[in-house]
Amino acid sequence: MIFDIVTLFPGMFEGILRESILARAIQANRITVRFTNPRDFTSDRHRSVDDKPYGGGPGMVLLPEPIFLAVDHVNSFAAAPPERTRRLLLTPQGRRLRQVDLADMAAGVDWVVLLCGHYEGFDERIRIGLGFEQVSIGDYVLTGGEIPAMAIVDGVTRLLPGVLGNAESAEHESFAGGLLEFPQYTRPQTFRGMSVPEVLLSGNHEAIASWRRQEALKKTREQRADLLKTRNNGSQEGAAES
Ligand code: 6GU
Repeated sequence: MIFDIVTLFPGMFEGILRESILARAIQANRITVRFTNPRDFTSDRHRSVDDKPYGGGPGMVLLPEPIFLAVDHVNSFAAAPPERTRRLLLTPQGRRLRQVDLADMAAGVDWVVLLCGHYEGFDERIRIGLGFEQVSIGDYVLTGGEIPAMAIVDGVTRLLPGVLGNAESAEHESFAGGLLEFPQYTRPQTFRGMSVPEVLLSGNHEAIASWRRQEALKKTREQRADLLKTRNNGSQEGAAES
């Protein structure tokens, strides 16, 4: 999987790509992450990437020219055929992504282009002229698309075959079956007065599976009742990892 990220702040990604699962996925060539900086596609002396809004008002607006040139550059890589490519514009005005969208990318796509908006906004012609899918990661506003881009790279990469240690761990996790994960415990058996539920020590695998299904449902009802209404039927009820 190739991720091409168009951003004015490639340095923001350094830490997350150097640690843990993503670092390993890069090392193992399961993913390639590349950066294109619109500032490298400016032509004025100050390398401007933004300007004042027409009509007045506070803040600055991203210029279309450096963004279009940066995207032209990325498009010239032609890293995958169109049906195996997704081009996403990260904006709080986009359609909110869900786990199933990440799963679709992990399974059906080889090339993801992520265009990060920043500052107070971007010229509307970036939205209408590039033909990118507009996506958001939630109903709150961040300073730019960089953290959302990181979230997508992370969430898609962990679903790629061979990236997580245990092949099961992405199948039984929160949201996979429309439920939150069941509770997990490790040692010690009693910690600060809180004990591990007896059933988990019983060795009875059927009883454990049944308890986990019940607890996943209970947790979902308590924390995310909205998920129960829209839940996919036909998918399993098991859930793991939060
Ligand atoms: Cl994609 N961008 C920004 N700036 N804020 C967000 C977002 C995206 N998704 C949620 N909040």
